[in-house]
Amino acid sequence: MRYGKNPMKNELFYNLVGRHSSRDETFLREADGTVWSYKRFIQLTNQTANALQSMGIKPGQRVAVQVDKSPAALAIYTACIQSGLVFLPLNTAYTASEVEFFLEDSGARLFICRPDLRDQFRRNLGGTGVCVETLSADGTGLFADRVANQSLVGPVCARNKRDLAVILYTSGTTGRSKGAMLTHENLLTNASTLAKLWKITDQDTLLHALPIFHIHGLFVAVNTVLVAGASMEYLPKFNLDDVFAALPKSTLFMGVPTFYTRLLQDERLSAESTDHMRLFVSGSAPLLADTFDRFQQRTGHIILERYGMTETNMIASNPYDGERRKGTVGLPLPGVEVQIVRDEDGQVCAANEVGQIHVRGPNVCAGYWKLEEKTKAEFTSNGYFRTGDLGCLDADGYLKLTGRAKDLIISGGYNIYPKEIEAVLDGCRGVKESAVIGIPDPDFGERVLAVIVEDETETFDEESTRAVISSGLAKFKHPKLYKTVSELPRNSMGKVQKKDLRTQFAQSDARLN
Ligand code: MCA
Ligand code: AMP
Repeated sequence: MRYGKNPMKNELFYNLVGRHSSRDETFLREADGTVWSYKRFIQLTNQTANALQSMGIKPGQRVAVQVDKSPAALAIYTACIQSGLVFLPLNTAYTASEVEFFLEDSGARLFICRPDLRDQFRRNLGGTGVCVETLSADGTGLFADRVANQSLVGPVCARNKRDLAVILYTSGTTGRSKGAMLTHENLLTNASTLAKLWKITDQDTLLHALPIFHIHGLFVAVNTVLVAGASMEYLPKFNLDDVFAALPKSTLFMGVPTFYTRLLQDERLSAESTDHMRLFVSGSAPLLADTFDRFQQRTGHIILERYGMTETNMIASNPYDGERRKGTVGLPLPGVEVQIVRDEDGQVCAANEVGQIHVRGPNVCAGYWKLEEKTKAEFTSNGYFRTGDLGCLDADGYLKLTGRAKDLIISGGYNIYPKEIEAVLDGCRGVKESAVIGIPDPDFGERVLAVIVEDETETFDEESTRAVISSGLAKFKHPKLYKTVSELPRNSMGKVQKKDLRTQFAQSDARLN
């Protein structure tokens, strides 16, 4: 193994973890009050790295993880960085069939799952060479047993900035998930930039209520805390009682817009209950102007909205000190170039002119895992990544998102690609064809609605269709409503006009299921 003696040979590890190794200060506090000092957490990271090494997992190999949020789960991430392994976090809502695709596509060597799913995965993965271990929310399990026996110190694997740190799967507009390859440089530059921009210091405490299997909870939140040597109130998930209990102990909060609309519905939200806070950040989905205004009126805090995506980490942010401009995602981050490009002729747009948003910088991923052609198609000849988002830059350089060229629904901060659901629906009995759209939802921002054209020979049956969807797709992707139509609206080229469907069904019943 290429383990380096000099910790600076793995800059990401050193900056996130290594340099804190003798600090007794708090790294995180769990909802039950258990405190983890930096020193203790880093010992756990070393033990985890040693356990991974003892299993024969080599630098560059993939470690896939689908477990509940816990300090031990976080230590698998930091241990992978330490050991030069590629961390592959998976949404806990993914079904077994979704997970199996990711394991196979990535060629993962190790899969750590929740204990109750072990037997099922062992059966399904038998013969594939993937080793299945377990970890539960309370930090126990087969993998935890291996970790417990290890030394509290461990070697650091030398890595350079272009080495892979993480693969994050993102569903695509084609319905086929792609693994975005994030490098050590992507993670370190983005975390350092954000921590500086948002003035995060070792005096800060982040109220962490996000899941840790996406960019937002893991990189925007945890990495900035680690880079700054700050601490966290570490909640298992977003829950209003826990959030209000942790607010007086915190200075920072990061959330998707649904977190803010839920906070606003609670009478405990006030200037007093947030007077200890320094900064509220929102991202992953559009923050409505009404949410921005009401939050300011109720608390006196101006939410700072920022913008990013899985392939690019963070791209733009409203300023900490300057004007946080409502309805915009702020200015491109230092070191990140944003161009707005006209569709027709590929020319750069003038101020306030809407076009395709392209991004270039050390934040942009190295491409898609094993998809060279797809990678080529997503980058321009001069190295810009095509985000698939539409927007404009105003005269002051603030970026405004105006729409999406890609067919995407964002529900409660989770991205849902209609094509993936349509592919399943089209295979269901009684379905001739389908179109999946997002309609406004007061809680999740958007809600999934399936429009079905019935087959001439068979009747569409909602119940059996729901059963098929449930067996294959994560719950947050399930259509909350089904509507039947005689035909889908199409343009002269035969393309389904989802805009028309969204208008037609915008007012659909808000009650779920
Ligand atoms: C849960 N459900 C959902 C969602 N979450 N359905 C649609 N969209 C969702 N986001 C389902 C549940 O399974 C449940 O189904 C029902 O909806 C209601 O559940 P509820 O208890 O209200 O939900 P919850 O458990 O409170 O979760 C809502 C949540 C959660 C707290 C908003 O979705 C969440 O933590 N979202 C954050 C996502 C996130 O971190 N995104 C960042 C992606 P049933 O009742 O049938 O059982 S990273 C990213 O986008 C980039 C790069 C960026 O810029 O940050
Ligand atoms: P993903 O990479 O799958 O997590 O999703 C990234 C997408 O989320 C972006 O391409 C945008 O469409 C959307 N997004 C992220 N942040 C924001 C934001 N602040 N406002 C509006 N959309 C956002």
